[in-house]
Amino acid sequence: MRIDIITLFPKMFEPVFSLSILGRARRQGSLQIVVHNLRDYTYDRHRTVDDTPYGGGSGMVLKPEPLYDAVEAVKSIDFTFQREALREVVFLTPQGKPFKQDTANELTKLDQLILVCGHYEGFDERARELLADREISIGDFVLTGGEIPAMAVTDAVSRLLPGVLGDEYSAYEESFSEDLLEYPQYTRPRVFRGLEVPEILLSGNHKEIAKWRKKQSIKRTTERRPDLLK
Ligand code: 4GO
Repeated sequence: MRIDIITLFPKMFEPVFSLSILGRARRQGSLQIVVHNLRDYTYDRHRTVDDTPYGGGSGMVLKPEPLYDAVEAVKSIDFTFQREALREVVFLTPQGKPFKQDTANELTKLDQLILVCGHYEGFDERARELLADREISIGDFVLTGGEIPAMAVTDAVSRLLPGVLGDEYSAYEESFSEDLLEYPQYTRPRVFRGLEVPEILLSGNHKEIAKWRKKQSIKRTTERRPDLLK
């Protein structure tokens, strides 16, 4: 899968996507991430990306032309050759549809995911209308830009792609893979500051361990996120 990110702050992404699991996936070629500077799609001498809002008010609004040209340019990249690429343009905004694990699963089916990050007060509405296939919010809070939400979406989608998680991790049997919170995990030492690892986990009885974990998951979900239970 290829993920393209359109942003005014491309430098925010390189360190995040060069490290750890996503860094390894990119070096191996199981994931392609390309970051584009919105300012490269301006044509005036001052490389203007924003302007004051019609109707007045504070803050600046991203002009539609650079956004339109950037998205068009990124959409026209031919990287699947033979086949017509399955692409979606996603704007990250607080007004978007709440991002869930199911959304991440759905997005893995694409050849190309194009994430558009706003800044300042937001986008000219016509850019959104003309370009966005969907709008996603990562939660009910406002950020200074869509960059952190774009990173969250990229991470959640990438880890589901074949070859991205190594053998040491598994996307399966985890929080939300069956709408339950994850059970508690322990590693050595057996006793830490007087707190012991539950006896059952030392038993070697895998059937009983699986039962205990399931019970813990249900208990946690009931206590912390009853909204997740059907
Ligand atoms: C997305 C973007 C919050 C989210 C954003 C979110 N804040 N909850 N801010 O996913 C356009 C200008 C939106 C700043 C951006």
